[in-house]
Amino acid sequence: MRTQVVIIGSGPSGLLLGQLLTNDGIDNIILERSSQEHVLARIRAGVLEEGTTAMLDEAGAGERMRREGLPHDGFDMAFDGRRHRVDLFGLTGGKRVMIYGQTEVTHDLMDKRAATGGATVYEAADVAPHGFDSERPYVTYKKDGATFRIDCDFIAGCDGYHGISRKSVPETAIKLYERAYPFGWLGIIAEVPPVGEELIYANHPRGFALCSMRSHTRSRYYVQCSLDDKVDDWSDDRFWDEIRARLPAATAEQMTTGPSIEKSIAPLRSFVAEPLRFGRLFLVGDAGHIVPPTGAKGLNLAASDVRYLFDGLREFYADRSSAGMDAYSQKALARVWKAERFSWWMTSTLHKFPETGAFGQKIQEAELDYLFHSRAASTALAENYVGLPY
Ligand code: FAS
Ligand code: PHB
Repeated sequence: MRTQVVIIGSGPSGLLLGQLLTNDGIDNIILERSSQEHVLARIRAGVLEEGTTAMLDEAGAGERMRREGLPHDGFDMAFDGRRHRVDLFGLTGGKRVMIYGQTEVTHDLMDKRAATGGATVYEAADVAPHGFDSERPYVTYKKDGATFRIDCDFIAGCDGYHGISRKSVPETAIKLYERAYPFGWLGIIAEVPPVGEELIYANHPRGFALCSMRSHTRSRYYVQCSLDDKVDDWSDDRFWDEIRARLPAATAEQMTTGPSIEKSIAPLRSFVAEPLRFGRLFLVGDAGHIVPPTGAKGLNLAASDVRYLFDGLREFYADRSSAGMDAYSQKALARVWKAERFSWWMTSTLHKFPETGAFGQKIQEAELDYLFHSRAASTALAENYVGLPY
């Protein structure tokens, strides 16, 4: 079999790239190791930047997001028993974010791909990229006991942090930067109205908490937890008591509690691979970089990677120019590192580290207090949160 672009991974990166390619008449196939149901069962991101929502519109998969998503003009930060609002819209000259779960983004992109005849092989085992340092790359995989080979022009490694693409690159050709954080996030979803109209990020001596949502009737909450914790260590009652203990009293009193319908623990890390291109193989999204979810950047960085790579591939097939592809890694990494910095700063300012102590807590509170007394500081926060330009 032959195609123009083989995409490894059917997460947001792979699906968004695949749809843009299909819409532009560039032949592609997605190879996904899990089942479609398994991919859709993942509960992850919730905040979309305008660049991401614009690309979903461009892909023709934005209609439900526009109908059901919640546009937010700001969010709150809580610390030292008080709350302050970050006026994203006012501070950024009219930009906002969209609250719409990654699960729904994935669903909409899968529906669009099915409607436009895009080929996806689910439960493809032992996917492996080959010959990407030559003019004739190909990908092999196994399914139903048979081995298949797909010859192609390019391979997009959209297979996430644990994927095969990055691991297929010789160690001497890649440099990895990593910082693992000494805590995780315990997240729940509950069919209860969110405690606030907008998101609330909370710094507290007991640890970080985040009040998010998926709709006006479905809440998404997180508390910082130990890496030694297991989901079974956290009953619903313990979770509700702990998140309310980390919020200002007036907010805690307003919180509607109820049974969790999803509960999971995610580790936090900052990670970047350089470069993101190896001949005819490109690393896209989490395959090339990871941010702690504190800045809500992970999914949005995947989208900007897709923008740069799609523009490069479109230019190649339209004009036989490789200028865009040659610039992919440098352009993507420039935006990635700025988001890594912002996500690291949000995580460092809002979480309790082993070394934070009483002095560190006061420094974090002073940093947050300065934010809300300086238009320059809050503008910097706002422009990073809504997403820096592509
Ligand atoms: P993904 O990991 O989403 O998709 C990769 C796909 O490749 C998967 O479907 C996988 O099954 C497949 N794959 C892997 N190996 C393969 C192989 N060898 N062969 C074939 N297929 C293979 N971001 C935020 O902005 N906010 C958040 O709150 C947030 N929370 C997160 C919580 C968790 C637990 C995780 C892991 C991530 C979270 N993220 C969050 C980041 C997340 O949303 C990613 O940025 C986003 O999923 C990136 O999308 P992809 O690059 O497509 O990678
Ligand atoms: C979420 O709603 O899942 C969410 C929102 C903002 C974040 C992280 C996660 O920073």
